[in-house]
Amino acid sequence: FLPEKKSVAIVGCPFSGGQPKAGVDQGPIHLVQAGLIDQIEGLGYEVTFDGHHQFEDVSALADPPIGILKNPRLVSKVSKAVSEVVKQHASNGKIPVTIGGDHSLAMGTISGTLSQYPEAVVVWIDAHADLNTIETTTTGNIHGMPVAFLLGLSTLPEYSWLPSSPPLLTPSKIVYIGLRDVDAGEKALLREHGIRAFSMHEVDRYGIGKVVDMALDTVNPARDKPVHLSFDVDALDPSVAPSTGTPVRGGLTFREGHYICEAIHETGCLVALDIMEVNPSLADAASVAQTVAVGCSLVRSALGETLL
Ligand code: 4U7
Ligand code: MN
Ligand code: MN
Ligand code: MN
Repeated sequence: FLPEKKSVAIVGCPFSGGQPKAGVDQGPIHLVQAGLIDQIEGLGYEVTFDGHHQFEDVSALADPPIGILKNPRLVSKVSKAVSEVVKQHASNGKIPVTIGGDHSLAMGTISGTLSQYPEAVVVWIDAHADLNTIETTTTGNIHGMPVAFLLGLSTLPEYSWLPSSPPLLTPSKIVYIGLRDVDAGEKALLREHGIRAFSMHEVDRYGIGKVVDMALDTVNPARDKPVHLSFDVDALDPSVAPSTGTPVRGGLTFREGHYICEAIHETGCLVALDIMEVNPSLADAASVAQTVAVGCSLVRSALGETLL
């Protein structure tokens, strides 16, 4: 399933509608300005980048809350557009690298990947499970809900473009690493659906090398399935990635985060990558530069940059 030529398509998504803090829409602009495209070309890839996505027609949308869900129609329209773009790039043999933007965009990226590669599995790196349903969400912020929509646990007529019965994603095809801030309702869902998760507790106990092996053994035991890596930078400790909307202490170190990306690259199975939730409006200039640089280096690691 892997493309012959080393080819990447950057999907820049300046979008913040899945959460309330301004600035996360500037994340992709900062990553590109920091030289991300040259850096990927430096690894020997041909890189397509047609400019950041314009979500112009949707901003005027009448979009009152559904229940407590904020911007439900906007998030749906944007994710649907992203899904189509990601699928298109994947069908052209490119690795879509989506840079956010908030994590609600993963409804688009992962559905796009799964419509091109139905057997693909998802490795979700995050402090949070992003598994809240319409019933369990306490914030109404859809960036905390994309996995539930992908699994068909939340359905709304406004999201009918996302198949729910059967859903594109099933519980055995996703694994988490880095969790440490999981809501009570999400914990119940993880258990109920048997979704595999390696929290920071397991990272402490076994070390990141063993955790990544175990995580891949659960979703991709023969290492023969396409892998979509969705990386929320808040998985990293706030000392490593301070500029993000929902930081949680006790996160992955710089090396642990990069190791995950390196190890997934080594499987040769990576077909799509998301780097989400960089918010350059949060924290001081040095912290912003640090977070943007980490975002770029995670991408390079996932695309094959080695230390030696
Ligand atoms: B992110 C939260 F309640 N669970 O649902 C929620 F703690 O994409 C946070 O991982 C979600 O950053 C965080 O709003 C979403 C909250
Ligand atoms: Mn998160
Ligand atoms: Mn997230
Ligand atoms: Mn976040």
